[in-house]
Amino acid sequence: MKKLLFPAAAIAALAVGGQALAADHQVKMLNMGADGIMVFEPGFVKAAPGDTVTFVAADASHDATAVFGPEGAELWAGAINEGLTVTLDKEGVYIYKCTPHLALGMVGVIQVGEAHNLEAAKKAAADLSATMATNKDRLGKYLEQVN
Ligand SMILES: [Cu+2]
Repeated sequence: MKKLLFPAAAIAALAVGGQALAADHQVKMLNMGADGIMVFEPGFVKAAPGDTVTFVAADASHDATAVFGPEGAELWAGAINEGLTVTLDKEGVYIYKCTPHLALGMVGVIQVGEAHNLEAAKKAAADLSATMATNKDRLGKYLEQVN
């Protein structure tokens, strides 16, 4: 049997006539992950404009709800125990939380394209982190990965 060894990316590019295909970035909502308890994994995602991010309800009792984004961006609100896919068209930095576990530092950062609103994001992160009981440094660590 003849096997076709062709890079998947090349096939995807051909399928849309040479245009870049939007990627989907999966983020798991977990009780325990590499960054500790009550955590999004990965907590930092870098995406291109038009990409999607899918929040996967891997463990129970979590949601993913945006609390900060670039001006004019549509912010999303997730539901407890439900996955969610959002399309991110507006460039900039987004911060989201798990509503029941915000106090435990269950937050995440998404960078879409250019991080033109990084300073505003840092300010929002500082305000948000001040309300947390644990993992107060998590948001700052994720924002350090913005580039
Ligand atoms: Cu949670």
